[in-house]
Amino acid sequence: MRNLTIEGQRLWASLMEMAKIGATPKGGVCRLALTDLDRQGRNLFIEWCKAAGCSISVDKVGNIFARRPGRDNTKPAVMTGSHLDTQPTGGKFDGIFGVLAGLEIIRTLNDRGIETDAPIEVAVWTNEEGSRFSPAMMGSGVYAGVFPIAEVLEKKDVDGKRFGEELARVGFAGSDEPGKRTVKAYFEAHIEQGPILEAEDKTIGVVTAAQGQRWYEVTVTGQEAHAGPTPMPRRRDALVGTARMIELVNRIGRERPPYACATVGFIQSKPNSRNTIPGEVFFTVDFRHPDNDVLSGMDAALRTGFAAIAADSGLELAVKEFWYFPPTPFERRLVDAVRDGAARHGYSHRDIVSGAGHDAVYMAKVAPTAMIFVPCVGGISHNEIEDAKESDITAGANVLLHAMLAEAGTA
Ligand code: HGY
Ligand code: MN
Ligand code: MN
Repeated sequence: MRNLTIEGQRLWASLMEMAKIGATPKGGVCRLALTDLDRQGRNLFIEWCKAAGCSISVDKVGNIFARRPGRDNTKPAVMTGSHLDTQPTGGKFDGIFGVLAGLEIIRTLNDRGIETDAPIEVAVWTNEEGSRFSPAMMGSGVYAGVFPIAEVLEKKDVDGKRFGEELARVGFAGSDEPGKRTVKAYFEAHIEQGPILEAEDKTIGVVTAAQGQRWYEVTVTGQEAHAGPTPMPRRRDALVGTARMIELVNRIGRERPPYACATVGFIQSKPNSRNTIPGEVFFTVDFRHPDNDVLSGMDAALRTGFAAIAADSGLELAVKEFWYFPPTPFERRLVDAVRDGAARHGYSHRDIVSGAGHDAVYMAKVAPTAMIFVPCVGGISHNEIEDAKESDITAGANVLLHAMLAEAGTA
């Protein structure tokens, strides 16, 4: 059993089929959470799972669970999964690899007539990306008891559409209470989304932990005025103040090498008119670090630095810490099973800390959890050119199969 392998070409074909839903001209995928395209991707996954003999459950925040029965269905399930929603300029593999690797494992077990002791489940978590509705990892966050479902259902996108209404509109307002499934272990396979595995020519990343994150929403308020008659010294230009703050965010990251990450990804300037001095700017900050103390230091540097810039420029400032989770270690027993799987298959591998957040971070709160990384081309993700090698995708799914069977038990 230990050398059982998945059908790599079938997994790759499913990935390419799913990538047609929301395909972009540059070869990427735009399938934002709870859009009609998300609905199409979800329905295709459900169709494939039903064809593989799975039963389907959907919970109140739209998380999907495909279940393959085991010999003893009173046992807690061994679960895997990830997400099908993408960034606006997303790719074919971020999240989707983990979901379809889980399906491929079920297809492989069916082909071989293998019955596991414990049931196997594949999860599709709602709105992992946090792009259309923020923050990220919303479905798994509700499942793990981090976000109250009432709060999530009220979230609005940039057009004012409510999460709860969009969930119902796409037909995935399920009836199951989130968080009530019995899970023995959760594994998530994912592309690394960074350059390390490819640079070191490693096939498998044995993910030991995920770094902590802090997300902020910042509003800088100055005064709108005419771009012509208003002398420079009299201006309270919210966009100039914001530009200085953005430079500070970048410096906070650069001053804490090698792991600190600092990003301003979203900005809105009002009134956004070329001959009016901007009166108000809204922007976001994304801080990450594997050490909680350093992440706290970055927080302090932001608050002190922003306040000094605002005072110096006569601007008002509102900093809202919007989201935080600490660095999250994964379950040693399962991390060892991932490393063992890579070694047994003869795949080169190395331990790695995840730079990205994943649903596994929240699943780690409610079940023993581990992740498996594979390289992506050029370490690029959250970009339409995101790409991976079929051999690496196959290797990741083989390690996932090994780790899951070790937990689920077979005859
Ligand atoms: O932001 C993240 O790390 C993930 O892609 N949601
Ligand atoms: Mn992802
Ligand atoms: Mn992502």
